Amino acid sequence: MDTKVLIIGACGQIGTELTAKLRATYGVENVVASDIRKLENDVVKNGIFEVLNALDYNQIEYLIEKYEITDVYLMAALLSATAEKNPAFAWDLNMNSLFHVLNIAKAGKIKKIFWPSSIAVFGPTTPRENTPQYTVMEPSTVYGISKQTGERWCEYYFKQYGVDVRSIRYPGLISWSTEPGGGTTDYAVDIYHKAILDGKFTSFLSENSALPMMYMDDAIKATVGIMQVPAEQIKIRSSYNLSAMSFTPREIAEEIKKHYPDFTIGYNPDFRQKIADSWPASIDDSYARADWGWQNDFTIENMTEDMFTNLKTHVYKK
Ligand code: VAH
Repeated sequence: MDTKVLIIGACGQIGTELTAKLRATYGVENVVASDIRKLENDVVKNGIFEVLNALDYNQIEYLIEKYEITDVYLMAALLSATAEKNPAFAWDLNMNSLFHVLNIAKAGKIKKIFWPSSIAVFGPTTPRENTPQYTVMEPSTVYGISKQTGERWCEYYFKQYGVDVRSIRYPGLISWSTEPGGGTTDYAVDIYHKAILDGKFTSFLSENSALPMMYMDDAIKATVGIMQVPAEQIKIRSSYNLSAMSFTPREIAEEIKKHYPDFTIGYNPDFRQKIADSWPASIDDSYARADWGWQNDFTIENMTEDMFTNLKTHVYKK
């Protein structure tokens, strides 16, 4: 049976680039992008698009039957900083959207699910350096609690009902094609825009706040990759640690200065500092590399080059 994909939350930071990659991989006619509202962007213009509320079970089921969907990528969620401002809705959206898709799969109506977790599942009692796949996990954010709970349910639905759900604990993700979306790591996206626009940036995290990070191209490669390997290679059904690099606001500023020598950075930590302090500084992703061949292509150097090339070409047309 041909792979037919439904992406829920296709207009988000990951969804936008994931949709383009899935259309290129499986054919535009085999990919249905969906989001809560119809925006004027490439996701809507370049293929099949449906307005879909991730909390509407009947609507999800209807689209799956209408397009004979085999694989669902559930990307809709409230991220860490936004979730702290609206805990009840964050829990509702992050959890019930997952239950809807898991239950549709349990009913045999789809073959595979991708569901994103995050390094936010780790908390202040987790070893911060080279955080292992299996360790203490006491998340202290609404977002992290929802992701840890979601991981438990993914593993339960696999073990109890054979649902083929696959998951990755994304680090902070950096991309040029979408505006930052309420994440604690999003300073690392905004800094590139400000380097071009203003030549200076004020970080809402302190200069030595090291966090695990990844370029979006690598995140998309991992997302499509984990869904393409045979099921028997997926030995972890909660979620896989994934990593590419780790850096501090000061270190990314130093890298930017190689391109903009006069660039300056200031530090004004806000409520997001407490969130960042509860997360790992770096991640051990050896299980993903061993089980399904993960390896990153981007480091802070070539990511920074690629960010400026794309921002100047496609966004600021400089
Ligand atoms: C956030 N970008 O900051 C997300 C991510 C590890 C962080 O999950 O909330």
